[in-house]
Amino acid sequence: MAKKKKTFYISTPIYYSSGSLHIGHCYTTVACDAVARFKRMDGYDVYYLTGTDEHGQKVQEAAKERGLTPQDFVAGLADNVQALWKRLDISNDGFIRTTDPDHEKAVADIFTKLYEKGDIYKSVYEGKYCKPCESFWTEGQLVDGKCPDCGREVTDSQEECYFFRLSKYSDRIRKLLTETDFLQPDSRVKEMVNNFIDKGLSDLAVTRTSFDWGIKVPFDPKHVIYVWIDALPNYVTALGYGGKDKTKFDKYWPCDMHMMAKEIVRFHSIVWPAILMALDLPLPKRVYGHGWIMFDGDKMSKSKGNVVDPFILTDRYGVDALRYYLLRSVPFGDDSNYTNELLLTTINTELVNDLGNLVRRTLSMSEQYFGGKVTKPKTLDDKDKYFAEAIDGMLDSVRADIDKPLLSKALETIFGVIDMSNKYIDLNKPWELKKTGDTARLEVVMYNLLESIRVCANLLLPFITNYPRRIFDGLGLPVPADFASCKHGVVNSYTTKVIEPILNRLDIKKELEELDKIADDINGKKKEVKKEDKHNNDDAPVKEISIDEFFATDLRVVDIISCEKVERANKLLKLQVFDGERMRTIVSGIAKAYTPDELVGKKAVLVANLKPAKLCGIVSEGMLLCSTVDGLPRLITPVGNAGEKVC
Ligand code: ME8
Repeated sequence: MAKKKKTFYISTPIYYSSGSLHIGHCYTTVACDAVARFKRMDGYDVYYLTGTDEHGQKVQEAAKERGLTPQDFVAGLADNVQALWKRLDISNDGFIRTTDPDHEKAVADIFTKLYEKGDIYKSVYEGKYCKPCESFWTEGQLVDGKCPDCGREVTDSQEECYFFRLSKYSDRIRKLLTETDFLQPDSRVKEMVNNFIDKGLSDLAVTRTSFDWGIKVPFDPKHVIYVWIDALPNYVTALGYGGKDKTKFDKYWPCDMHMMAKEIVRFHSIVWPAILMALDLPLPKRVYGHGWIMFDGDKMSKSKGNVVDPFILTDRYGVDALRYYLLRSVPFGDDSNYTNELLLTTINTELVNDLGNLVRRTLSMSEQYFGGKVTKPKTLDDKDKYFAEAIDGMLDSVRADIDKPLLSKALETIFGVIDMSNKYIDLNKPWELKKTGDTARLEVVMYNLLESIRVCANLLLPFITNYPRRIFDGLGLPVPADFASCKHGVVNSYTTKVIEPILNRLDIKKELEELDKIADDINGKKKEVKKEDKHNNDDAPVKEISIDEFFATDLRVVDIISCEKVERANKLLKLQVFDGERMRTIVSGIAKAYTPDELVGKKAVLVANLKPAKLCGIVSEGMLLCSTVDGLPRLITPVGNAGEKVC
């Protein structure tokens, strides 16, 4: 009987549906992706879960501001989030939305169960409320009278609420945090114990009556189940807990690693285990709270508006560059400041210079000296032993770092070998060996270099998803699905070819100017107050309009990111387009003229300030301009960057 694979379950937080995601969110999601991809290649049966947190007052308000129902608003955002993960090559196995009917039902059942058990009770809440965080705080928890999570003002508030008996689990939680390695890194344990457990855990208000966009308490529907009791159980409901089919739950629970940033560690390391204890369910094995990506010393966040847009960065520098930067430049666990300069320097130094040059030099020398055909020499020189040993040592070292997870350190190990290989070229000077006719040594040197590139590319596959594949193409080998051949000397012969570079060297000064310009454009656009109603009641079929009237139409260049058919509508395609600021869902009547695949990557002109309209149940946030050719609508295709005005 085939041996059953060990399972590995990893999750990101489910992100709020109240605006576009930024590179802070990408950071957690890419980090989990690297771990998930590594574990899959390392023989585990992996379940990688991410999703969206779609209920709550903020979402309801954001929808209202845009004139949409909460349902339509969150549907559009969930599409955008999934388009972003597609763009970043995220290999998630599940995507949960808290508005999924199965999740809603399971949460309502969990609530009832906890109520019947006496772990949830009704009372009146009097306390300090932070609206942006949707959190109630006690006086003792405030920092300088402000919200301890976000530092903003809180207001006195009183409300009839249901409470979760968190205090009852205080001793068990203390033990969990202090006597096991449940919470990592260790610094977070101190924060939790000092700031929360030592101060005394209060029971947690878990319903609200001040808004209604959420799951209703089944036996008291004027109460809506408030954010954390709705959100945290996603980690089990996504596996079928509380539903008919619990196969996945039985297989993958308990979770091996819940990953998040430090501001929500409290909910994951105190509230979530207490809920699971109350439900008599096994606890997750590990909660990991990484640091923040800061922007000019401030936490990058949607509400502060200092976000860096991942679509813009990947448009310009590719997915590998952003993934690599996030995984390499941020020591995992610590905070780190994002700057465009650091991103561009990292790309130039490590990807273009170190990795790109090693691959380019080696493949072109292989081509030049051996017509691309390199075979394993009969004997390898003893003086290269250190080289082979360093290559062989990588897998175990990277594996140990992935388990911690120290992702930046794992990449440091691989790039250590890349650096060693570049130095090996300089030391052995293959061009001189060629000149002096020392073919035997030249063969050894070239073979060693190709083996180094092969093993490095194999180990890089979980981290950056495109270039390592291209390297295997250059080596004339299939892309490996595991780490079985991550050793020096395993491949006997190579038929290599020269490949496209990972990226051309960036002109940092020019790029910085470009990125500043884009940021100015976006900020300028956000400030612009448009929406002047220029409608005219004149029925005349053709009417002259003034230049002002024309300019009331906001025409912009957009990039088409993804596209699919609309079910039961022959003419319609549903597109995700990037407008320079955010993703939008557009429903367009062009299905007769295009297949979805041929549109991805194209540019189009969007009427960006058109009132959203519902087509076949999907809200379309604008219209794409077409002309008619042979009776079929053809998109007008502009040049320019997404967000550029068309006039
Ligand atoms: O908190 N640096 O959702 P959220 C690093 N819905 N990571 C960052 C970051 C930054 N500047 N900004 C965001 C919520 N993140 C809840 C979670 S889970 C049951 C419910 C990442 O949209 C990081 O993982 O505010 C952080 O914890 C998460 O996004 C917060 O996402």
